Amino acid sequence: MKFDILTLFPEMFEGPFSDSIIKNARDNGIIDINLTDIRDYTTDKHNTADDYPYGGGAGMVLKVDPIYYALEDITDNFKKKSTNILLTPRGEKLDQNMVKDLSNKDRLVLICGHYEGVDERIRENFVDLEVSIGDYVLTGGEIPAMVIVDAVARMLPGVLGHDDSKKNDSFYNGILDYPHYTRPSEFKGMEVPKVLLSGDHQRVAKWRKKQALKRTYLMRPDLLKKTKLSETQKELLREIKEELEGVIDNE
Ligand code: 6GU
Repeated sequence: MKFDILTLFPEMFEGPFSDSIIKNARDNGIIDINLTDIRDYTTDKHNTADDYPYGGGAGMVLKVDPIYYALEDITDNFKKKSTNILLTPRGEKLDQNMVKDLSNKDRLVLICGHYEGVDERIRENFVDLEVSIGDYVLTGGEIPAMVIVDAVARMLPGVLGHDDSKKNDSFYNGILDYPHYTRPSEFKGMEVPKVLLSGDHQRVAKWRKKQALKRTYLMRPDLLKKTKLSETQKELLREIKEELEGVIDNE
């Protein structure tokens, strides 16, 4: 899968893309990341990438022409197909479903907005999707672009050590992940739940299912409303609610 990133700050990406799982995915040829400096496509002698907004007001606006020429160049005169994404706090909020959809594309072009915004003509004519990573404002689209590359790359076959590990991820099935423990089984009086040491795989599996549901119920009840639960999960959720009521009654 190919990622093209259009940015005024290509150096920002060096660290996050040169370590760990993303580095391995690049080395193994599963992903290809191409960084394009928007400033290389400016057309005046001062290399101006931004300008004052028409109509006045605070802040600067990224100019339409450098982004156009950058897009034209990387898509071979707009002949190569790509999904063009503008990173902006006004966009659709990124979630695991969107990540799954994006991981099925061949080529993503991520346009990092900056300053007060990007000339609207880019959005109107060259952008397929506007994406935000949450309801807060960042200084630019670079960190959101890194977030998208990371989240999408780990969905691709061969990127994680075990492709199965994705299946238990928080959000993958619409609920949160279960809690994890490793050795030692007791540390300064803090113990690992006994069931995990029992060797009884069925009991472990049931405990994990229930813990995942319990966490989701307590921390993110909004997710449960959106997720279709199996009959087993519904039964476990009834148990959880009863147990929690018991706790409250005893207080
Ligand atoms: Cl994509 N850009 C900026 N500047 N701020 C954000 C964002 C994007 N998503 C959340 N906050």
